[in-house]
Amino acid sequence: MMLDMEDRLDIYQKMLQIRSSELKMCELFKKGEIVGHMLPCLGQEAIPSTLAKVYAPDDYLVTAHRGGGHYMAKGCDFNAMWAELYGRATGTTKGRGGQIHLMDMSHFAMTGNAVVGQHWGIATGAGFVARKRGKIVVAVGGEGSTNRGIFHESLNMATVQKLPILYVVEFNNNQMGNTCEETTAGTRIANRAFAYDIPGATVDGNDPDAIYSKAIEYVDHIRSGKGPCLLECITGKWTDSVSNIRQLPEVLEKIKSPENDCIARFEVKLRAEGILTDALEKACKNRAQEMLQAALTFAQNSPLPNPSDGMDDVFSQPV
Ligand SMILES: Cc1ncc(C[n+]2csc(CCOP(=O)(O)OP(=O)(O)O)c2C)c(N)n1
Ligand SMILES: [Mg+2]
Repeated sequence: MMLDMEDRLDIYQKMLQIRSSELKMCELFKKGEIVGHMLPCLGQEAIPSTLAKVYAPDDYLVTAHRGGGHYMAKGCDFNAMWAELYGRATGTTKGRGGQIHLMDMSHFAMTGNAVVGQHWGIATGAGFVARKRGKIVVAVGGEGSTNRGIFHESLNMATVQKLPILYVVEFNNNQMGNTCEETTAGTRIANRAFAYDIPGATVDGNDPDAIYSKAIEYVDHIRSGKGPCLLECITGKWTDSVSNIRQLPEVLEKIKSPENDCIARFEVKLRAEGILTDALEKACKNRAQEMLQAALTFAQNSPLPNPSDGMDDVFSQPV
């Protein structure tokens, strides 16, 4: 199956939304206007934007710590995301979790987790609920997290139980400063699928067409009750976290080299297909900026949390 013109433009628009938002997050952190730990997905925008075309709005989406792009791509509340970055009471976790804990249960999105690897287990648990309710789970994490035991336990259990889960690995060959040569056995993460006799494949994670064609094939397999699949998407992250603000100028340099940039690559493709024109590109970029501006205004005008509410939502029975 192929992406049609409307889908391609939706993916493009989402990539622009994520790119502009993540760049603004870096810029505002550098200025000291927002604080906390933030993990941008700059350079990896094709993966969240394309996966949004293979799951349904009420399917579960579970990610690791680099989940901001997935939160946005699923159509979760963008204003609430920005309010969270500003630590405001209107934030998606009321200003308590910050960027690393973005989630929106009204959109079935558990798109934050600070404990590397743990989300694979949460996704597998969600798989039992999804199976009961006729939905699927899309679980996304970095290649480093696949070295945790819970990744293997999850694949084993999901396979035995035929859980409806698409496991997606964002392979950026970096785990907080290490490379796979230092940390990871085997040549490809997708090969780990063969240990469980489930389908596994590696695709170009900076190409929406490559991601989509394999992901949709796997989602058909999963929806037909045959159990999980493992999709490895090769990409590159431009910066590990906003904490290293010195990286920002280098990050911006990457945008200037189209071979590193999934958005520039997609623009070339869309132009060759006659889908993208100068006017349309401008309109899409303006739309992304307008959305961002509206979210910033909402966040900046939102109240800070009230310290007396600090114990709310901590225990199921209020104390
Ligand atoms: C259990 C645990 N160990 C270590 C860390 C510190 N840590 C945060 S991100 C990270 C690397 C993760 O690499 P990968 O899974 O490839 O994801 P990426 O950051 O590249 O998206 C590590 C080791 C952590 N948060 N949790
Ligand atoms: Mg990584």
